[in-house]
Amino acid sequence: MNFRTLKPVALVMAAAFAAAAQAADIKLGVAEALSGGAAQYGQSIRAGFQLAADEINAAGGINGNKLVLVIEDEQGKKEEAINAFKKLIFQDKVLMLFGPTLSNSAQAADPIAQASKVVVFGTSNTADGITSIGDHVFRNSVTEADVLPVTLATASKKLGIKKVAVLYGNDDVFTKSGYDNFKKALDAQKIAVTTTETFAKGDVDFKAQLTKIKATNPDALVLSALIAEGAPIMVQARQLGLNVPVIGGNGMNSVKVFELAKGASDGLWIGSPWSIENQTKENGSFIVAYTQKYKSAPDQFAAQAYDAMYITAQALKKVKLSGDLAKDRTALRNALPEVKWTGATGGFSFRRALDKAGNPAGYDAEQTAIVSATKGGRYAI
Ligand code: 1QQ
Repeated sequence: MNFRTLKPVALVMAAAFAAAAQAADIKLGVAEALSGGAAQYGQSIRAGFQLAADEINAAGGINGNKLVLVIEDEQGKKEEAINAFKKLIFQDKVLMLFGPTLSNSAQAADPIAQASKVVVFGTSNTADGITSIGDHVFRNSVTEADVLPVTLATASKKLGIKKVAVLYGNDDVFTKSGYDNFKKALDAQKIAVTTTETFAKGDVDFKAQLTKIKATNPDALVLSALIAEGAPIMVQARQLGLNVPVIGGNGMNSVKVFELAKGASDGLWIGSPWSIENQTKENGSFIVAYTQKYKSAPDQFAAQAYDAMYITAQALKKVKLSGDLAKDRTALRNALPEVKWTGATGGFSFRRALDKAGNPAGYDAEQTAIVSATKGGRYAI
């Protein structure tokens, strides 16, 4: 063996290792409901993430590093969200987490990310109290507390609503929080409530509640539901001759309502920062790219996931990744709150949320809502 050749070989190898280390993959965990009743949302969310990550990678990645999504199906269940978070944090060693789909699951799983000092970024969690879990909890989904007063005020003004009936799911963090916020807004806007009825997840027959509601002769139905129950509620309301407008929250803002409720989907009012009709340059290019890739139109859930990936990319570009996972997770945590972004959902920045004792905790979305109503199989402004 010629020992004199060893040194150059070692040098070449060291250089190769250095190059490989420079172009490391950035692993991001995605835990969303890809099966079960909440898959209506989770599938759109995954598609939005994937589209944005592909675009970012095609444009050179993050300072030359590729984004790699590690995707888990949390099935819209608390226990599965906890399992998915643990796997992604401890086994896959992702830099951060996106998800879970439902606030109900976020309330259970986000404390694991918080305790592990890993950023968890929700793109569809709108219930009260999620970002009060801690300073590693972020979301770009606008809360029910911010949106529902606007939806209600807009609908009641346009339709001349004086009294409403309320129907909500009382066993889910999001539908319960939607109810609390509707109630607050109804009181503040001095709109009378004729009756308040409830249902539970998995219910399929809502005729008893709807019959009672119809008898009180409301001007509108205020509905806090996820789409799996919300769509059949709209169908059964119309079947019973309850043809009043329906005012809903984030759960009813899914294009799936047209597939599930068909002709009974007209007259549904919702608020969101995103609309397919919002003609900005950023939204236009998002809609074109999404439609080309998936051969179907995007919805709000896809748009928010798409923007969240770009928001995260802006923070990642500022972070000098060291390869020390704990350090890199903290560096990302500290860079994220500063990001300002204009995306498919419009201008975006984070707003500090408080915990129950009034101390600074996680970060909410600072965005304005647009109110839409459904007609003929689409949401129109
Ligand atoms: C929440 C929601 C749902 C509609 C998410 C899909 O807003 O659970 O917070």
